[in-house]
Amino acid sequence: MPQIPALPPTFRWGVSTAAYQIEGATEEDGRGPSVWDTFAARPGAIKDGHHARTACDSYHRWPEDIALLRELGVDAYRFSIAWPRVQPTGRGPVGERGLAYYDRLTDELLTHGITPLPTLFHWDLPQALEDDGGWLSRDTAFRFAEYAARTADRLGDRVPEWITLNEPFVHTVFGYALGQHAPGRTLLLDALPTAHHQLLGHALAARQLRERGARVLIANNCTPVDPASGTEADRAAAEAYDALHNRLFNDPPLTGSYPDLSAFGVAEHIGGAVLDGDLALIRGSVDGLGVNYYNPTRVRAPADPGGLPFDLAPMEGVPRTAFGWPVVPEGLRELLLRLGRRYADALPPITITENGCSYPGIEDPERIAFLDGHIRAVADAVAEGADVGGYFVWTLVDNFEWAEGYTQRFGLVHLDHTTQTRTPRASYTWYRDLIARHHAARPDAAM
Ligand code: PNW
Repeated sequence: MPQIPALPPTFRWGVSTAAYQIEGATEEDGRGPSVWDTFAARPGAIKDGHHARTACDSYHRWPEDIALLRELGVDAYRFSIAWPRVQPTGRGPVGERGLAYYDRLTDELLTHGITPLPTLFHWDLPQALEDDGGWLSRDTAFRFAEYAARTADRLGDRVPEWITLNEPFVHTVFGYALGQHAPGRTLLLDALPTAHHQLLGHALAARQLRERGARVLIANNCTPVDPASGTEADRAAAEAYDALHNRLFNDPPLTGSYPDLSAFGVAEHIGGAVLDGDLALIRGSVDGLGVNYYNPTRVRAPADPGGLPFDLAPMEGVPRTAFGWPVVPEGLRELLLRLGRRYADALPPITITENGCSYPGIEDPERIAFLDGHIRAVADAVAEGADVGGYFVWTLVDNFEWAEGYTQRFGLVHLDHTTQTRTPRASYTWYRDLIARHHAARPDAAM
């Protein structure tokens, strides 16, 4: 039995999911198409031609998912709301039946003492908005704030805290720069205005949510970046990558400025996207920082001096998940301590909004070791002064892993994609027991 890491009694344990990855029912109850429906229909876009029209069928099987959450004993559940269910074309009247789904889900969670933590945008933009430019268009930021306001009007009396955006870095880079995710644009550095428009949308939405009395988080995927060697060229490359991956999305809300992207040949106003007053609006727009952590990053000077100012270098001598991602729990401790040093008093409390790994087996000692190592890394960082209030495992049930389709399995619960049978893995039982021990050690716990 692993001992309980020394985390504060108020520490929140949870799991995270995302609408498009689990719900299915993409044409039900008036849902409009999203960029992911369009992208997944492109030949070759998704591994093995998989699609998410059924996914985990959570749109119908949500009571089963909630039963799994109850048995797991989580304090909170992070799920996402599909914008195209709330507004099928991304603007105008609310789709009543779509919102009713999240209304029921929220009520059922609260009935069982589980705090709902909804994410408003986990990459499923209504296709109609993409047709008008998507996040390249400044107007999308205003549409997002309107969607946030309408959703909070309906659920806000029961939702204390919202996450606006999930991983704008991944959405910008994979979705708009490299074309590996929806909407499949290959704009390279011309994708950068989408980063600013997402942050602007976040800030406009945050204003709406705060006016309704809620706290606001953004979930950024962060990685500690290190140079592959001590050479000046490798150091400069690491600094450039750090600015793009971490600082581009953390600096504006925490400090009110963009990092220096001149190594990329990008001027401070990001291609003219940043208008007067935007940064003042974005500054201070979070009450907490959501951190999604998967692995650290090694960077070296570019082999091709005419391209990007960095090359990604492989991590040597570390275990890998079934997805091939390096397993480096200490990277999470390092990341949390670095965030504290970089932002000091400007850093709000952190929630680990995602951490997890892909392994196929129902017996999954590797996932147990992964989670144990990372939770210990959080506890170590907390012991060294980091302010971390919660930890959410990615994810509850194996699901539609974006361009990988169903080939990667991140669930604490195994899914049979043919029968939709959910089978808890060994790691589910392990996490359940860890949460139970932590709860039992709370000062107010019943004997
Ligand atoms: C996150 N990367 O995506 C997402 O928030 C989840 O929806 C996803 O299922 C999970 O992590 C596992 O992939 C990421 O390449 C996608 O650095 C790509 C990267 C990181 C996170």
